[in-house]
Parts: sequence; C-alpha cells; structure tokens
Amino acid sequence: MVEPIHFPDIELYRGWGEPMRANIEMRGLELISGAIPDGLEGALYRCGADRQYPSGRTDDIFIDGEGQVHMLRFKDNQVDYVVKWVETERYKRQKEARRGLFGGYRNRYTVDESVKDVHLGTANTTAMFHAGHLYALKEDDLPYEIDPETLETIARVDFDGQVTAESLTAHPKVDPITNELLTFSYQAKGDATTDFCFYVFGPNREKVTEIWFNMPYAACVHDFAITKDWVVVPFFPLITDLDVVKQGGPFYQWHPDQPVHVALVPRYGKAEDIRWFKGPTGSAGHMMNAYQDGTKIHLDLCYYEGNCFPFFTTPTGERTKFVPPFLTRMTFDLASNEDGFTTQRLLNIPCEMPRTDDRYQGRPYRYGFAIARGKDASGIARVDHQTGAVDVWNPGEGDGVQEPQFVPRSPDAPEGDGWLLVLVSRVSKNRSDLAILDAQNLAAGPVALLKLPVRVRSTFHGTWVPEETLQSGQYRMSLSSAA
Ligand code: V55
Ligand code: FE
Repeated sequence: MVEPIHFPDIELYRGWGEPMRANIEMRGLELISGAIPDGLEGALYRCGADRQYPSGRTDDIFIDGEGQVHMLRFKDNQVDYVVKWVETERYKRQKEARRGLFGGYRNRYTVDESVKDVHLGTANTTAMFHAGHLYALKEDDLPYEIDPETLETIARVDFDGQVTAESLTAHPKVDPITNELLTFSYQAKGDATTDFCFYVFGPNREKVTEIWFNMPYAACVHDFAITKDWVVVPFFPLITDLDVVKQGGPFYQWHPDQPVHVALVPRYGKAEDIRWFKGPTGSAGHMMNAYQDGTKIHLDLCYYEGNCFPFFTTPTGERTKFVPPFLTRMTFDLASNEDGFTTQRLLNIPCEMPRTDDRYQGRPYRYGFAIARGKDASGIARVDHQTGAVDVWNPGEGDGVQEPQFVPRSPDAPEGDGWLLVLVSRVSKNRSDLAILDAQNLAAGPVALLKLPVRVRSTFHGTWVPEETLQSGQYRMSLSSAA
C-alpha cells in the first residue's frame, strides 16, 4: 500500500504553478501567425523543475523539484516540442517508491532513510551542449548526459574521471568560437565546504585547466563570468551553515553583515595569481557578461542591493525585504593596489535572466537581452550598451515570458543580428506559445508565433544548438568581420 498523492495548497502549486508531472511529445506545433525564418534549424534545449511527487513539506521552493529537459526542435519549417523527466538517481528512487523521498531543498538530513546515500541532484536548471554531448545540470551534482534526439537520460557523468569535484555549476560557458567549456564547482568537496574548483575543457572535452582555491565563506555561487584572460567569480553572503542543515534547516542563510567578495581567477594560470576584491553587501543570481578594457575588468550583472532570495532568511530567522534587480556594472582595476571596486547602474528597469549573443561572452559587447519587469517596460528587452536604447516586447496583459534565447542569423552574422526564441506564458489560456522575435526589432512583435497547447510551467535556462552542431558536435561560429 502506498499513500494517495496530495500536493500541499501553497502558492507555488496554484494556478500556473500546478505541477504537470508529464513527459510530452508533440510533433509539429501549430503556427498561429507569421512564418518560421528560413534556415532556422537546430534545437532549443531548456531545463526546468516540476514535481514528481509531493515532498511531504509545505516549504518547497521554486528552484527545487525534479528536472525536465524541454526540446524545441526546428527542422524543415516545423517545430517539435518534447519534454522528458531527467531520470536522475533521485527520480528513479521516487518512481519506484511511488512517493516523494527527498525532503527539503538540498538537505540530505531530511531525506527518507532508504535514500540517505543517493545523490540529491535534480538536473533542473539548464541544458548544456559541448563536444557532441548534451547534459542537464544542477549546481549541487554532476551533469546528467541526455540523448539529444530522444531526451532519454544516459548517465550521471564525471567526464571520464576528469572531474573530481562533487558537482558542476548550472551556468557553464561554452564558447561557440573556440568550443572550450569553462565551468566550476563550489562547495566542491561537499555541503558547506569552502572548496572551489575552476575547470577549462577543450573542444574534445579534454581537461586543459584545473584551479582549486578556497572561498571566503561557504557561499552559493550560482553563476560566474569570463573574459579573455580572467574569470570573474563573485561570492555573495548566502551562506551554508552545516549545523543548521543538520538540524533540518534551510541550506542557505542571508548574512547582511558580510561583504561581497570577488575573485579574478587567471583563466590559464594558478591559484597564487588570483586577485581578490571586496565591496558592500548585495547579491545576484545571474551575470550578463564581462570583458577586459585595458587594466580594467567590467562585470555586468542583475544586481540586488540585498538578498536575491528572500525565501532564505537571516540566521535569526528574519525575512529580508524585497529589492528589485538592476543591471549593474562592477569594475575591477587590476592596476590598483586597493581591493575595492566601483558599481554603476546601467539600466533603471528591473530585469532578470540576462543573456547575450553568446559569441560575445567574455568579449567587448554591445547587446544584452533580459526579462524586464518595469512598470512601463515589461516583457523581453534588449539593451544597447552603445546608445543606452532599450527595445521591449510586451507579450500582452497578464502574460509572462521566460528567459530569451538568442540565435544568430548565420554563423558570422553581426553581433545581435538574428532571432530571440521566447516561451510565452498565456496565463489566462492556461497554455504557452513559442515566440520568434527579430532580435533587432523586438517592439515589432514576433515574426512567428507557434502554439503550445500545454503549459510550459517553468524553465530556468537553456541553450541553442544549430543543426550543423547537432551533426558535427562542434560549433562553427565566428565574430562578425563587420564588428
Ligand atoms: C539558483 C537557481 C537554482 C538553484 C540555486 O537562480 C540558485 C539561482 C534553479 O536552481 O538551485
Ligand atoms: Fe540560473
């Protein structure tokens, strides 16, 4: 006998958030308007969290839950939509038990006795394609490899033993020009450890760089940024206290008394050559980009002047007040003997889920894309760092958008010349759309709109893999000669 299934009546699971719990396979989405651009062939892979079974708790948070891989496969003027659960160790154990077994977010002291040695990774955060392999990622575990056509789960992988860290980030940077993978692990030797490891893998997944160092505290390091010679790793004071976790408490607590630390790690160098910077408290989930400018390094990020995750309280249990994220530039001067940095707000509209034309990750760049959440500007936005202009597409009253994906018009198109693929939440219709926008003219509205006759409940991040890359395993993109 197993218990009947009841999800708790909490905000997270009401309305749009109601768990979907399904694999889906839809061949040929209905075209609502416009036309799919010629030559737009490849796959958009995204990951999201759903709930396989109730956890038995009422404090579930949106970043938790079993991972699903979503694929929007563009081929021969049609788009297919396929969703599959990632068959993680945890997913398989719950499927067998026919109930939730894994307790609270990342807390191994709250799991069922029968699974206390099972890896906790949910593979719910992003999809990555590198060296011919597709993966679903969660930052507290190793990658799960996924079949790029069927979305079947192949295995939890450590790159043939090359990764000794216990986890890899869900915000790796795959350089579509060099085919390098830059990635890292934080709390790399287990919960609450301060070990950090930065890795570079070459175009055939061979390890090129491995740099270990210690973080100033057991931080949540959700994202980082890269430049030509450095990687920028910010540490914000969302900190893991192992004693609290052992008592069944939250995995992170917000420490407003602690500064932000930033490590500039030499991309091909050694831990001894890391440069450290410090500033007033604040936090961010996501970086837009970074680049070198003489002796300076600029980091553009969606910055909160406080706690970006209000569901994580202070050590004394206080909830912090909501602060909106603003696109902010932090500048670090390598020539300076001081360890401070400057900050400058780039845009006065709250925004999150920042992206770029990924050929320009780590390089001087002009265009950024994000979800805008301003009173007068909400929807998908493009910011032009050269002119300061903002171009916005609003999907309609009450509707929402998920993180945009830029696709260059051709492998050597000028920066930002191409399309944005956007999942649109048609909240009142209880279904989604896929919008294809001209990335140079968002306000004009979609060049094509395809109907998803189901809710795409929530996806966090994803990646575009061109048809040729699906076939060859390598990206063959270049910077525009016009740039
Ligand atoms: C984040 C997301 C996560 C997570 C920790 O956006 C931090 C930040 C989607 O999962 O586990
Ligand atoms: Fe993220």
